[in-house]
Amino acid sequence: MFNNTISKDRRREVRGHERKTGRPGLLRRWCSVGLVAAGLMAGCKEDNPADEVSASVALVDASGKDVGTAQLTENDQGIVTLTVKANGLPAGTHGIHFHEVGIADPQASPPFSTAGEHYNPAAKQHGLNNPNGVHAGDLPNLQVGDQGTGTLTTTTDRITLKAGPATAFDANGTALIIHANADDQVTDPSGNSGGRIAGGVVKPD
Ligand SMILES: [Cu+2]
Ligand SMILES: [Zn+2]
Repeated sequence: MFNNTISKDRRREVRGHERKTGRPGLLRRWCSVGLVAAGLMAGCKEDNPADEVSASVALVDASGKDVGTAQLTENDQGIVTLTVKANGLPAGTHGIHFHEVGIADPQASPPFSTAGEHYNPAAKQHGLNNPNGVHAGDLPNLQVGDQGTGTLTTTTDRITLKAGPATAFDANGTALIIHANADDQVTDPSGNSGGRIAGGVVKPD
């Protein structure tokens, strides 16, 4: 995409600059920023391996059965990419959130109630479409197909894996919880998303 916005002459100039100075030129630096932000060009990723932090979640359902995983990667701009790969879940649209306590006990009553409410260090209301929102832990819905599998890939800057006021790794940790119903993204405090059908603890890699 950058090729369209930078003329051939400019690129030649940049290459010339790199030859003369031995330092990466503007184009190459833009490449790094664009890559990490958009997660697009895998080739540039190795530019900043030390700046990336990652975490993962092993998801189980209320019977304790493995129902998938989630991966989190934070880039050097503070953007966290979340990829959820779920299986063995009821077909349909399911609310999914980071919750405030890193204890995801399927045998709790009700299941996963140990995870507490949505992670909300900024004391906002619930929902991506709530004018008084949004919880740090709020996320778009997870779609599960007829085979019981579903994938969600999204980004957020409301939660971090590094230290800070919205870190997933605060004193009591954080859990990822999947709900029975769709999150309406506006009703406080949980989007009418119903009971908790799966969950897991966010653990640093
Ligand atoms: Cu939730
Ligand atoms: Zn919420």
